[in-house]
Amino acid sequence: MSSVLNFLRFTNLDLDTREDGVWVVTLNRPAKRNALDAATIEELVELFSTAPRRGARAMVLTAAGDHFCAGLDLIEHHDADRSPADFMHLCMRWHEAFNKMEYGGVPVIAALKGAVVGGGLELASAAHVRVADATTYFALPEGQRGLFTGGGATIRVADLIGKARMIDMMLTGRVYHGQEAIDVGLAQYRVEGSSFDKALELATRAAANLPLTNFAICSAISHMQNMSSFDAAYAEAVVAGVVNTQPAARERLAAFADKTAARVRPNAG
Ligand code: 1HE
Repeated sequence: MSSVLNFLRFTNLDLDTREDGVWVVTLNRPAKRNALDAATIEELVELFSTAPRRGARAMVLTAAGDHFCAGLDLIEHHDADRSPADFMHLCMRWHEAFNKMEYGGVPVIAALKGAVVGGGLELASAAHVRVADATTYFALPEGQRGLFTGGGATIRVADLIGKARMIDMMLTGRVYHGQEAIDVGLAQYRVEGSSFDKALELATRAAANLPLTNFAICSAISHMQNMSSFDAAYAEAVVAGVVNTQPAARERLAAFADKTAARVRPNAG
């Protein structure tokens, strides 16, 4: 870890910052299937609050063990016997973490495997790109556990797959996996090999974009989804005014003009 980041001390996350600006973040409670306890949520808040200001150009979010994330720490929740207000405040910390992630302006590529369930799916759905492997499966078991989503699924999962599919998942415990999970929109990529390798490849590619451009892609689009079309068009023009005239873009435009820049071809990517 580079010296500038030495102050970031995590217990439940592992952070590896690479020379090219790609930060690899690993959920690191494999014995608990990376269930999200309150402490892990605080670490995610700190991480996603800090990364945009500390030179992260792209991030891979991965997990130790066979499962990406088992969602809310049900044992902690059981033992804490929380009041409604306590749980509401906890959910607001989840929202703080996942909003920082989605709106922070740094691309986050989630490398999924095994269970991506409950709050684990809420976490994954705050990433900008999701890569599934052959073991990955998605579920919202809250309905069966006597619970409800509290980490943004009503917003992000419904956005990814539509309201009707989300309601079905919660009512019936339906599990999506394989190509069907891709087809309904739970992930954008499915690989036979390592989802981490693919996520790292995608993050490395994204990290080569100009940071201000990535900021717009990984912040403005989400904000604009929350606006009326009229206001979104205005905001888009303002963002494009700033991004499309950035001095750093001139070199790339010049390379296109003098025909040294790569052309868009059907077999790219
Ligand atoms: C946990 C959790 C957890 C595992 N909280 N400790 N989420 C769920 O309903 C998913 C619950 N978990 C499972 O269904 C399974 O554990 C898995 C499919 C993820 C993995 O199965 P498996 O057979 O590999 O592991 P396991 O034997 O079930 O669990 C291994 C250990 O992880 C065990 O602890 P141990 O100390 O007895 O060894 C489990 O207790 C622990 N563990 N999952 C706490 N979730 C903001 S609201 C969000 C709402 C929700 O997310 S609801 C939660 C939905």
